[in-house]
Amino acid sequence: MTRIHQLILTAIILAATYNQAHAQVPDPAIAKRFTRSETMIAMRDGVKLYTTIYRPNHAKGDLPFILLRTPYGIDARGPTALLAYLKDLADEGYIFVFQDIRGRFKSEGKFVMSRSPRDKSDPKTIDESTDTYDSIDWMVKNVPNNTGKVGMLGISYPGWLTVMGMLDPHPALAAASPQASPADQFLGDDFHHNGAFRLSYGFEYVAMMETNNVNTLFKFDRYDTFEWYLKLGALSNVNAKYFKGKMPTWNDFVKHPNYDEFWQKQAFDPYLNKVTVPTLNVGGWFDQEDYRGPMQIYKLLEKHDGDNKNFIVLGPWNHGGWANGPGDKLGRIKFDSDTGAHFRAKIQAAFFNHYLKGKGDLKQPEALLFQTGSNKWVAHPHWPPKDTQKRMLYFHPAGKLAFTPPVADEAAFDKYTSDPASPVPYRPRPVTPTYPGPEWRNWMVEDQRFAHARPDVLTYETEPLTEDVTLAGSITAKLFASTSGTDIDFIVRLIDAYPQDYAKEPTMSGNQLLIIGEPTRARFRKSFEKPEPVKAGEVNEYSIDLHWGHHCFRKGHRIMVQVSSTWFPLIDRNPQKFVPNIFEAKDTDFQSAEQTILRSHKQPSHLSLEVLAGGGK
Ligand code: PG9
Repeated sequence: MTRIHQLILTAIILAATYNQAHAQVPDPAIAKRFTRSETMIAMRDGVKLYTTIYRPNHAKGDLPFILLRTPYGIDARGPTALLAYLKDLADEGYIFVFQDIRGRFKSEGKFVMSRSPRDKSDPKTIDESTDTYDSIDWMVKNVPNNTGKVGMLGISYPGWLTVMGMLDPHPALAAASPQASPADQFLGDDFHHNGAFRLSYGFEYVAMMETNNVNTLFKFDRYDTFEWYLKLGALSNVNAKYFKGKMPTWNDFVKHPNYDEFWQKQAFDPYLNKVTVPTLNVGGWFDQEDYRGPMQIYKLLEKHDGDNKNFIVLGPWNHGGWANGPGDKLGRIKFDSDTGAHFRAKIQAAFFNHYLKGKGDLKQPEALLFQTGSNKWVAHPHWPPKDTQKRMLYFHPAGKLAFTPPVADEAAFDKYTSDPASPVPYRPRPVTPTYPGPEWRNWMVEDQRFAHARPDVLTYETEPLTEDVTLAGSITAKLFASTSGTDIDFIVRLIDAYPQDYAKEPTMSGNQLLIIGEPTRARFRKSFEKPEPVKAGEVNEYSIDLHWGHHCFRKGHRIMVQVSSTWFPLIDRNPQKFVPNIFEAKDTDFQSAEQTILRSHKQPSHLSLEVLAGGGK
């Protein structure tokens, strides 16, 4: 067998194992503790949804429900969740209800990737909110010995479903915890960031969800997908060579390259205009999929939270990293305590026990955030805190970054050439497929040293810090930049560079920890709805939202910022020549371009940070 055949075989075996894992029979430990029943619940339009119910054998009397709806198959995911993610709730005593959503696994109906909230003027319309309502209605009326109270939660897609359930909630819905939910698939989260397409995730997720009604992995013909995506070439080759127009969501990507009504109608902004139920928003500082979503959902709800029922918890986690295991580390980054176990027992269970069982005074602070770097949980009465100081970190010659503005004249700049044929990888190669992982899950905590020596990556760093610098709130990058092309991407990454002699953990000496990175696409600099080319050589100002951070850069560390124009295959490549629709660009549209980043007194590229006074101790 040739090496390539071996690789193909391995990919097939991995895919098969993944699907088998999704069809496993429940653990005997679950069978001993719970009485399981299953049913098909009829929705208002007659479509029936496959639902399983687990009632704990040890708990007596009437119990409240915990509802989890998912597109990923409840036969495997429901029972396993009872052993970890939901274990503390299971120990307390709840009736657990798991449901396959429309068109997935054993449920009837048609799956729609991110079904927009319905048009309420038409009483016949359905959405995930009505499906949740109808399911809860059935549960409280038909499952014996229930208290009439329901809590709902879920991570990522199930987190998004939780938000949908909160929109027009059934009166029995008493508490909800949307976790790692996307909020806007064009501006942030899974499919695009600031309108730049998330190529590897978008392609592989669509293949997984829309090839079949069960999770089906795309079969790559090689181990390093960096190579595969490079060979794929322009995005127009996806339908031509692989999807053949059969994946509805890919077709939507192609049809809606700008922030039009299609994307705006799915985003939560217009709908989250009241806090309907007590809400515990949860997200992770190293979430490789839905980083912005939980922050945005909290932010939207917080505007309407007169009764103080909207909370946020952000921990040192990857996507859903709080669901399993102790959470004492992620990749090689240690957190000095069991953050995941703490969350499940003391935050998640306490929240639902309070609202569904009336147990205990809720001690949940408004915002409970894990401060990375110093490794401690910090309770904030307001988030972002009101007493921070805005500080600017400016780009200087010779790769220096400093809190003092540049004094140099107009001519101060740095240049690099970005060649789409040789893009900057977003993690060290080989870039293995997204699913089944596990490498994808931890790329945000990979040591960034693989990138900084490239000639197409600009690096700026401070001197070793003389005191702690603690971020608490918004991070924004401002670039003054020009290009020799007519469209361009800029990717800005904020990094904590550890000391070269890191006594605490010598093997982490010089580690470069990514705090956050985001792309911006020049075509959208004025409007996400109406893209515009840039003029070659013209200096434009780019403002890039790097969201919230709560990180302590310790004394002795350096703050580092990197700028590049590719981040592949996480983000698709910009042809660097303006075309009306990048999804329809041809291979011949891609060109090399020279980028110039200014750092003069008048055009000082910089980062703007909200920092706690006195180092944040
Ligand atoms: N990040 C995944 C997702 C959520 C919602 C829409 C599309 C993808 C997930 O992990 O569920």
